[in-house]
Amino acid sequence: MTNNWVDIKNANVILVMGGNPAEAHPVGFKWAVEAKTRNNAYMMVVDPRFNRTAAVADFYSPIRAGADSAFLLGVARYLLSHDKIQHEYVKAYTNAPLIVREDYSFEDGLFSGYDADTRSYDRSSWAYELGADGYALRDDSLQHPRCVFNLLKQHVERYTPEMVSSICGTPQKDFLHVCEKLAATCVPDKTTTILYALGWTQHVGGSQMIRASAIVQLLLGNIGMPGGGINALRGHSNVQGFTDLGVLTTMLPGYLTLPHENQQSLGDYLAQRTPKPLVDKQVNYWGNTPRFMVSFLKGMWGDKATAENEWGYHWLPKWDVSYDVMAFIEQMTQGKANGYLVQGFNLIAAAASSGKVREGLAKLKYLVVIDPLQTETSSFWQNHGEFNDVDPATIQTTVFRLPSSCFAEESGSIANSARWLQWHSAGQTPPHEAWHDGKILGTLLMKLRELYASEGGVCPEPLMNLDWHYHDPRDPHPEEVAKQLNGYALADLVDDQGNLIARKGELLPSFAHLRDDGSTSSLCWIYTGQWTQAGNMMARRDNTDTGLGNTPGWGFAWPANRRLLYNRASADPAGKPWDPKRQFLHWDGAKWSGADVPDYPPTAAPGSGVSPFIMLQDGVGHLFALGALNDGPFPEHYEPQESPIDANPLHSGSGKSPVARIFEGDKPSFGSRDEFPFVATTYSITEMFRHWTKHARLNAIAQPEQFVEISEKLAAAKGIVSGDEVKVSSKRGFIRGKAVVTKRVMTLQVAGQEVEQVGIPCHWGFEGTTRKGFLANTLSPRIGDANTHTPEYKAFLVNVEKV
Ligand SMILES: Nc1nc2c(c(=O)[nH]1)N[C@H]1C(S)=C(S)[C@@H](COP(=O)(O)OP(=O)(O)OC[C@H]3O[C@@H](n4cnc5c(=O)[nH]c(N)nc54)[C@H](O)[C@@H]3O)O[C@H]1N2
Ligand SMILES: Nc1nc2c(c(=O)[nH]1)N[C@H]1C(S)=C(S)[C@@H](COP(=O)(O)OP(=O)(O)OC[C@H]3O[C@@H](n4cnc5c(=O)[nH]c(N)nc54)[C@H](O)[C@@H]3O)O[C@H]1N2
Ligand SMILES: [Mo]
Repeated sequence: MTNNWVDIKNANVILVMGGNPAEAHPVGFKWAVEAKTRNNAYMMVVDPRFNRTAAVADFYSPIRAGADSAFLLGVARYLLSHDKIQHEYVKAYTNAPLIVREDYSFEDGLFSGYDADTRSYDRSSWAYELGADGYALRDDSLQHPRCVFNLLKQHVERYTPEMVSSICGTPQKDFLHVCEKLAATCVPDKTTTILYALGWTQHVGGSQMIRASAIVQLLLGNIGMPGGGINALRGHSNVQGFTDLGVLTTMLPGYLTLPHENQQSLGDYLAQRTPKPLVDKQVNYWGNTPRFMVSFLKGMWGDKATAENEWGYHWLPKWDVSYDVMAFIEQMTQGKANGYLVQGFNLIAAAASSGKVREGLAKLKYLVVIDPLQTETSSFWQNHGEFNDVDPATIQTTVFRLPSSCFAEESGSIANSARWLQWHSAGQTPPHEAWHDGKILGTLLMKLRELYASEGGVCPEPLMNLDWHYHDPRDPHPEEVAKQLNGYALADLVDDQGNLIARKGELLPSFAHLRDDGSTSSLCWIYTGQWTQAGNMMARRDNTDTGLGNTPGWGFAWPANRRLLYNRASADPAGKPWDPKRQFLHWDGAKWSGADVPDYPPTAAPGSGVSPFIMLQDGVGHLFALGALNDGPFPEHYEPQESPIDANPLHSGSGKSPVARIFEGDKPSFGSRDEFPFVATTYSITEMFRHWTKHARLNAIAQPEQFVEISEKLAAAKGIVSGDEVKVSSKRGFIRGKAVVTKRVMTLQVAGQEVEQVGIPCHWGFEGTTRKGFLANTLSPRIGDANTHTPEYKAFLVNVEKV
């Protein structure tokens, strides 16, 4: 989230698109309801189904699954062509005036730099034209044909209301209604907030859908504003913490990247990873990468990290290709993996194409499952009739089950969608043989060290040199880990004026103190400040409101306890809040002050030329994303791999993403509309949490079995009535479930033809106390977003038949 849950109450318009918070975030959703009831906010839902959020919204509009980029680019076109943008904001706080290189182009669905052999782009032309001083050229009159503003106008020109309606199946009047309501917030004293989740992220073009929403919000001047922003409603309670701590295979904590094999020395890494400002005077905060990285390395290896050994840089793995879940499953099926350790992850139920996952698991030598429950993954080798039709005799994989505790049984912090770290205490001790995850991992590490010590082995340094000075090395406590994440002064630290700011051994209060000379440590720079000499900031529970519902004394928010990112953009270039009712930050003559920690050098005066988007090289919000994403500097609508229409009306070729993540071996598993004519989308329901709560009796009573939602028209055509058993099949396999025939799923008109959508909640399986069922992911295809590698769970083709 750029903003936070409570702040939603400040919005005038709420667009929920690609998320269903009434169902999946029922507690946080109260702030959207609060905006409606207290602020008279107008709530709109754009979703393939009339979902539970739509049921309490002011307006609902249907959309074909996977078509959101077209919709949002159509909104951008509407705003530009009706002059409904916040001009002063756009000029001062976005890259609209900056001039793009001459060799940048876009034609027939392809951006400049495409290489068909590698299915990837050379992104060097997606950049600014630079002057002799190394800074981007600009035209503040916005007349230059290659300034971002004009390129954007040109790019979205094709997304007329007719085109949007044809691609999305959204009636034109619905689309225009959404445009009008959003457009009304282009004034300084009105804001829209956008709430999204998996309905955007789980698509081949998911990252670009979110980019498109960023463009809309920047044009409206809604980023940095209380009641505005783009708000990702995160998944598992701590999935924000998962990304913060860099658990993805090519990441490190604090959004640093794991070194690539081209970065053989720390010098190479820092030279490639430390950005330089592209506009004069900008903060360019990632310019501090050396401080974050060296402090991270000191946190990892402690005294073993020295200037001579590049702070232990060589003990970090260097990646060649990404080992994300899709890629690893591919390696398993090719017999290239020996073992797999899954912790709190029900792989076979959660990953796309369960059949392929099963095949891969069966080729492993060993599988370790760390989980409090018996999961489908831990029993993938058992025969459960047609639900898991395998012959155990043919599977040699050794499965180790290590029972763990669950979150309610341990103390620790959880990072919520709003980036708030909140400490909680254990409510119970783990039952029977279950151990905390930390103890399982700590004990494994100690055992591996013993084996290295007694038997030797390749590459011992990363494990042997880890700074692991916990009270009980086999069982590090969450408090100890939290402090190490925060970081320490490893020597007395003095500031530029010679004042002592931290003594050796003290916990650091702020990442501003991190150094690149080995005198500080921090395992996750954005978490610095969470546990200081003053104590555990995450455990604070002071809910004093400093304005507009802001409560800086409650928990700790990264970065620097800031509750609203880019908050300097809530004031105009002269330092005056855009909206007198939304006084969040202002220039008091000497410094920035107000309700929140300024997202800004506190003494950078208005007029000093420093722009509010401090993490970016140019200091401004990106309408044109430069080379940040792999599939284009602007979003574009591509058809899903499995598309229900003949052709993408926008392009002459396949009309599909030219860079989507596809593995050669998966190509035969993609189906076509002749065989599988209907668009399927999968989702979750309030009564179940993923594949977890089906083990609890009350949840099982509430939702005992798989169901499938279809329209009245499709039901009539297939002779299906509610309660009938139906078979849903894709090129990957089939499932069965009870039909729910409903008006909430509508037949759409897409590109001149009727398109039916099929709703498939995914919560059941062959373990647990619900009725035994199929895994819904049997149906989903293995094709991923070019940036995140997230699979296309939400738009693929199926057939539906009455059993
Ligand atoms: N009760 C409950 N709560 C949960 C979970 C749970 O399992 N149960 N899971 C948690 C997790 S891990 C997550 S990640 C979040 C997920 O939270 P959400 O993303 O809100 O949940 P979903 O149900 O996956 O999908 C949301 C909506 O996206 C719609 N949708 C599908 N395709 C498209 C599309 O192409 N365009 C648009 N505009 N909409 C589309 C679906 O119809 C659905 O209404 O929820 C969390 N909360
Ligand atoms: N078709 C389709 N597939 C999807 C999605 C979709 O919308 N559609 N959504 C995707 C999303 S957003 C997500 S997040 C994934 C979810 O995929 P998973 O994370 O695999 O889903 P869960 O069922 O929540 O499994 C979590 C496991 O963690 C265990 N667990 C709970 N607490 C602890 C603990 O403290 N320690 C350990 N070691 N284990 C614990 C639980 O018992 C459970 O088995 O599924 C993805 N798959
Ligand atoms: Mo999730």
